[in-house]
Amino acid sequence: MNLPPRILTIAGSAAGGSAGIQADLKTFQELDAYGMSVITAMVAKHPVTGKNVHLQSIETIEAQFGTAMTQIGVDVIKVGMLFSAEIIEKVAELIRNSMVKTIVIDPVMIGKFNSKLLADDAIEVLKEKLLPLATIITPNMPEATELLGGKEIQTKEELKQAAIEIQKLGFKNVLVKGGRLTGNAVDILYDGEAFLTAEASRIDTVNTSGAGCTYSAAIAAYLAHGKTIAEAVLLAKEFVTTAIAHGFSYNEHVGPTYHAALRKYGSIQRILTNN
Ligand code: PXL
Repeated sequence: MNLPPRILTIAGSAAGGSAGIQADLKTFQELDAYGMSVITAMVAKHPVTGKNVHLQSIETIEAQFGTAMTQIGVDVIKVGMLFSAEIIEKVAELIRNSMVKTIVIDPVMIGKFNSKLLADDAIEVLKEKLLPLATIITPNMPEATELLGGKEIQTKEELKQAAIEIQKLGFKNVLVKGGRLTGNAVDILYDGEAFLTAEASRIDTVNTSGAGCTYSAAIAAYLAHGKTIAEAVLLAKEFVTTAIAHGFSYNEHVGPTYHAALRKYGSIQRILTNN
């Protein structure tokens, strides 16, 4: 029997099920990868105190990582929300010592409704210690702005420029996601030499919760199946665009994407690219 590739996600648990660990594991399952998890924090808003991020201890994080590594083994690591400088340092150390070569890092900083998913003092550690380990990083526009020390992005040209400048900070492949621009949903991949654009028609919906997590999880899964980085980005764009098109309106504010949509309904649309 052909065993599925093994992916470990190191991220926060999103109690609502749309993002974080939950989105990652659903996506891995859809794409026939064996999913494992290291939960760094629970994201769940307490009704009285309002506390939203409940960190796990360094010991708990190390234990989960060690279990996945020794019990199953890991082909690809995907990293999402880490929150604190201390957790970032530990995760960087664990990855460095692991020998795993394919690392997809979503530099999660700010969630929907501006919920804070990365501490202010953690950005420099993230840039210096963790992101250089990545095969690919996948910042959205606010995250790209943060990585560039506050540089605003308002046009497709500026998005391309941001990809160049972020890549020059010392990262291998940078996918800057232009979901917050108007017009088509355009993302730009840059590896220091060539650009790839991944473009889809905009879908008018509020059901995009966890789309970023789902996109990077799908990239990890396609890489785990042996696709090239460019192929993985285009296939993952198709996966997430289809998941957004079939998202759920459980309430009127914001809903989850539907991770099974591609399998169930087929691709919503062709993804356009410059290649
Ligand atoms: O979508 C960003 C994100 C990532 N990880 C976790 C989250 C969220 C958004 O809420 O909860 C755990």
